[in-house]
Amino acid sequence: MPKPLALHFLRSAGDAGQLPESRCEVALVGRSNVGKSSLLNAVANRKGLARTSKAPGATRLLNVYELDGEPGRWVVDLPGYGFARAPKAQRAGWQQMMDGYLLDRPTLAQVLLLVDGLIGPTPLDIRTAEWLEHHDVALRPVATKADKVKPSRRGARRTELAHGLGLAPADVLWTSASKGQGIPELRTELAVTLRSDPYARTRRGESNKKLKS
Ligand SMILES: Nc1nc2c(ncn2[C@@H]2O[C@H](COP(=O)(O)OP(=O)(O)OP(=O)(O)O)[C@@H](O)[C@H]2O)c(=O)[nH]1
Ligand SMILES: [Mg+2]
Repeated sequence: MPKPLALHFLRSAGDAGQLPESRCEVALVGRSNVGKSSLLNAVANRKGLARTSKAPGATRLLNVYELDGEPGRWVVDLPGYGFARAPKAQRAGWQQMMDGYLLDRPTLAQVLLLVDGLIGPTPLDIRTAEWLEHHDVALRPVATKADKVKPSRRGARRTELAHGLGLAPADVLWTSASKGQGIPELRTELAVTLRSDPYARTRRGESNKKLKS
């Protein structure tokens, strides 16, 4: 069983421009209430690390969590999209904050795109996946709340959800923050990704240029 990722809260920001340079970042992206902050807590095995809530809109800023003893290696928890009850201007502001973040970080190695295992992908999830692909952001599809899907429906849901994203079932990592499914695999993947060096890679290749266009 892989060890929990040793993460501590580093800082929040209302705008990507306020963040210092990092060495490597992985961001959590998805609908409000999909379980981004809960998944971060499960990966770190610390319930109160990121604030979670039954009501959508718990995370309102870019929240940076750093690997203990490894400065600049970050998991970034983002506010969710599709939070219908927020005022329109506020929603537009959040969208701008997220788009700005996703396009402005040359050290962004990967986005975990979280889709609700019971109800997703929604049209907004699909649009987000397309937008990330268009901007050449490396995407890791993750289904959340696997425990909420009835055992008899699990096979069919796996296929439906993956096909909805234009993927094969094996491409999606199924997780449950409350029951622990998929958490060991996610810890192992994140431990590797966070220790990679995307800055060196983008400087050599073309992807940094594409990210900025
Ligand atoms: N059953 C079940 N509930 C979950 C799971 N993960 C999260 N939840 C619940 O879903 C709700 C939302 O979780 P959050 O982690 O706050 O969601 P979020 O994506 O961070 O939401 P925003 O910050 O609003 O964008 C909470 O009530 C969680 O307890 C899971 O794996 N299983
Ligand atoms: Mg959150």
